[in-house]
Amino acid sequence: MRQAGRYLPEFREIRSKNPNFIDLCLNENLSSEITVQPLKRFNFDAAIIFSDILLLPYALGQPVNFKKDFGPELGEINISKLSKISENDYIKKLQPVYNSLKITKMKKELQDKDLIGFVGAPWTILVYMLHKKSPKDGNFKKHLSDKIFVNELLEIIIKFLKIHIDNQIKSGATIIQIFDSWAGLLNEEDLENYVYKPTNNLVNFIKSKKIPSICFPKDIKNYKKYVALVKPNVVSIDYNVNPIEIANTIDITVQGGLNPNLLLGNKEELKRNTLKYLDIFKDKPYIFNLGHGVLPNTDPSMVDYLVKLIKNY
Ligand code: 1CP
Repeated sequence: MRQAGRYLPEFREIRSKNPNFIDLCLNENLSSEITVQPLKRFNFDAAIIFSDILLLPYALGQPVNFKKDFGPELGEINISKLSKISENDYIKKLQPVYNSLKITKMKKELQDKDLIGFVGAPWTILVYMLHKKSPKDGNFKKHLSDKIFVNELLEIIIKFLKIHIDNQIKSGATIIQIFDSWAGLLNEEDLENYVYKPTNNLVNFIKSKKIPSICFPKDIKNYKKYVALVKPNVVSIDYNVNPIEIANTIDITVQGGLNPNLLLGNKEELKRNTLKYLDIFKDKPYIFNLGHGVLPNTDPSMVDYLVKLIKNY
């Protein structure tokens, strides 16, 4: 939930010299450096590799562009080309991510810390590939009308997500987090086909590699059902979820929850809310984290204050 430190001046400096975001993700030395930047400042327990969930459509041959003040913009998909893409070509395109994991793993900042690899969940990837931009605005439902096409694409996505997960683990990732940022867009009747089944498929794959999985189904209404059907090792909650209800109903490790907006306010309010989460989960397995990414205008000294507060708890 750090978004690689958009709030850190040292990240922004590298970013300003590298206007093409995909190229930056695929620069193994810079991406490794960015990965450890937050660890140089703060006593975090883990690092998350600097990459993006949209490298998957990119590696499948769909153009992906990050436009300033707009977000990602994707090009046309060609399903017949997509179904012919070879595993080798795909891995070759993503090789810098795997090299970056290997480089990062060797750094002194990672000596006794986990290195988190990640992917977008099949549903969230499907949304970006079909809608070709952030689904924040606009009607994405129209893309689901051709069920045969959509399910064929979903199967391709799942196949290539597994290859990406496998290679991240082989390169040193010790945990895999699955980001389902747009799980909240679906109605209950569509969750089975697009969220529960395909995400459980990935979770089982990660389990077979003896690595823990963390799932983040942002804005999903029924976390208990999600956990029962997807069966991750850890579920990451967003800031709209009532933590007391989660603590009373979920029996696996819980991560996250704190509203990242609180890092923009005053320390007293941040402390009060942080202690609320820590107290609620004090007798349960809990990984402190935010309920979504650190906002770019966050003052790094607030993150420092937060980490110290947690470590002293
Ligand atoms: O400097 C910049 O302008 C780029 C900002 C940025 C960064 C630092 C983007 C653009 N992606 C990233 C890195 C990133 N993305 C990481 C690195 C590790 C870390 O957390 O430090 C991770 C895990 C992601 C995951 C990601 N990318 C998600 C899932 C988590 C979430 O935030 O919900 C999503 C949805 C994306 C797509 C994406 N990447 C970037 C943007 C602007 C977007 C679109 C968001 C949207 O649709 O609103």
